[in-house]
Amino acid sequence: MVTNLLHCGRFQLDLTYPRVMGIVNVTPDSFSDGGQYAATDLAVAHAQQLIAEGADILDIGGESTRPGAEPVSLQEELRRVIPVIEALSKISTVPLSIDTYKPQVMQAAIQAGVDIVNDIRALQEEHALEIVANSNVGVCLMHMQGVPQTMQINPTYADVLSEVQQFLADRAVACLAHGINKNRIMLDPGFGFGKTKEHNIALIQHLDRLTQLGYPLLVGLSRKSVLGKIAGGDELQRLHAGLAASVISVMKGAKVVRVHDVKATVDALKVVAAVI
Ligand code: 7PM
Repeated sequence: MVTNLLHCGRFQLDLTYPRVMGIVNVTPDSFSDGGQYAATDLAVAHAQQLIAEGADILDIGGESTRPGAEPVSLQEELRRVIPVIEALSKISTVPLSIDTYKPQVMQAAIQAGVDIVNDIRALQEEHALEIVANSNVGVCLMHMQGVPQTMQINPTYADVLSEVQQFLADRAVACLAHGINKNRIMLDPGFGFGKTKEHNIALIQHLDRLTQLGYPLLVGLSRKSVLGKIAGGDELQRLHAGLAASVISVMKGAKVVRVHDVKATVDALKVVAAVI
């Protein structure tokens, strides 16, 4: 039966209305020498603030997925994110998501109480499918061309929409074949991940086509460089462009938007939900 419920860990998320996923980055504190405890406390406090602002999901990341960034080691990623998940799983009123492509991080995060695996590599790493299948967490499968270190050098597609659609359809089938129920899966075109400005714009324009795959769509455009290329401004000056992108995405069928600026996005999407 087709419903609007996403089954994810301890939660069943109603996707009748658009939902806001708030981004919680866990990064080492470079300003003080507070070490891991300070970084954990900062991330937990930020997460609580995002819940107060109306976040429906919290996406916790140790920054291993940043385009162009140097990879973070497994040990370092675990050290950053697991204490935050352990702390939040005791107090969070909303589902927790882990932003990782590393199967060992997925496994530890599931044990620590996470509800969703958000994977920019769409569970293509060895054992990732099995780990998710052997749990009850939800999963977000994202499209990426290439690898984060080099993907923005010369992204090339014959037909970006068809290629993204085919990839996501194939990854959803791989999940189903491993016993991951349909109602646990979300799909994401992966804005900025091996895509030029024109590719990103084509994907927003035709996002409604991706909804035809029959899975809820998650969109992440918050503060991304395509917004700067369209409207100008550096990362922290892209709020208004990002709100426009979230509104357009939801109008074209997205069910979840992944954003840094939760309060502003919640307000904007209330207006959309009132008329949708
Ligand atoms: C620099 C550029 C730093 C971009 C970080 C990023 C997505 C994601 C990320 C997305 C899903 C960011 C990105 N983007 N997961 N993780 N979808 N599902 O904005 O678009 O945080 S990293």
